[in-house]
Amino acid sequence: MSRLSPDQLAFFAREGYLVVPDLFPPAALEPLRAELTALIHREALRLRAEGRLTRLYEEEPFERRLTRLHAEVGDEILKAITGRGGGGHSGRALFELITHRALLQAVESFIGPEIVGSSVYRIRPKIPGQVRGVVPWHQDSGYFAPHCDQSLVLTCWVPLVDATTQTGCLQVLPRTHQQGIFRHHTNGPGGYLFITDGDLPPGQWLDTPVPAGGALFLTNCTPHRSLPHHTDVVRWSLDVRYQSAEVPNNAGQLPEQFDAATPAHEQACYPPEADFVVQSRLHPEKVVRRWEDFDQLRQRYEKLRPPAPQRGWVPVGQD
Ligand SMILES: O=C(O)CCC(=O)C(=O)O
Repeated sequence: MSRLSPDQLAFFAREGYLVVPDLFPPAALEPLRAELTALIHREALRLRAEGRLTRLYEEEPFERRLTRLHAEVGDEILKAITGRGGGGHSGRALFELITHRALLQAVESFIGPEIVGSSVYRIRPKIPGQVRGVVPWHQDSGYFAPHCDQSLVLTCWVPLVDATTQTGCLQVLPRTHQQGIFRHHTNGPGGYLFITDGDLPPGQWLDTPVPAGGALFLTNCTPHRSLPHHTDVVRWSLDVRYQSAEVPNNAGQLPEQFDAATPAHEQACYPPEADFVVQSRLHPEKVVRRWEDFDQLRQRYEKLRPPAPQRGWVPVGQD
């Protein structure tokens, strides 16, 4: 598959989401699955050497091994993947998937050919019973700076295993993405921002199952959430975001160069992490082509994070 069809784009514009079940060629996810397997194995070896884990669970498949490990050692097994804010891992296979031709061709259909990889991307191994695996209703713009509310920061949600209703696919609230940013509160379940039921616009939410190899596209203003799941499958997914190079970003800037005195509308939509150019016909010299450069940049921001945007959200009952 190359570009998306006019019908798909019209659906996205109207509904605020789009499921594309066959975005990637079948082998495209394998390198990242293998990279994550190796990372988990390394962490399991470390924890066993420290006497905190009885077994490595090597016989378990990608879909289940982390469930077993997590049952013994909890979130400790996830640290190498999630880092401090969610962007701890910046491996080669991750970079190759973020810059995969099939994905960028689809992204270009939404935002044009000058593409910046937005700093906010996450690998989410959603484990049954894991507190942070449950993400309450929010719009991604609830986290971003307000001057980006009118711009499209496209979320591409890419499951690494089949994501079904039973294994905790996302739920979306269609046709509500053109009503601005709803009030969010802090201290939601799992520590996330959230929109209370009373602040949600009327509408009928729906499940968005996506098979491995497919993707779910969302706008930054589409309310969505992720419910608990009770199977023993780890619903591995990657959510990665892209924006047009015209939308404010920090591509080419190091975290030490962040200047709080820069007018707000010139700052990146999400300054704590690194934006980077992934495709450009106007400035091909700016494209980050080597995984090593991506990795270095990512890790630099992981150590020194500029401050997150403040939108004035407060806990329930304090406004
Ligand atoms: O993957 C999930 O369970 C939640 C993802 C999400 O809320 C997001 O990408 O904004």
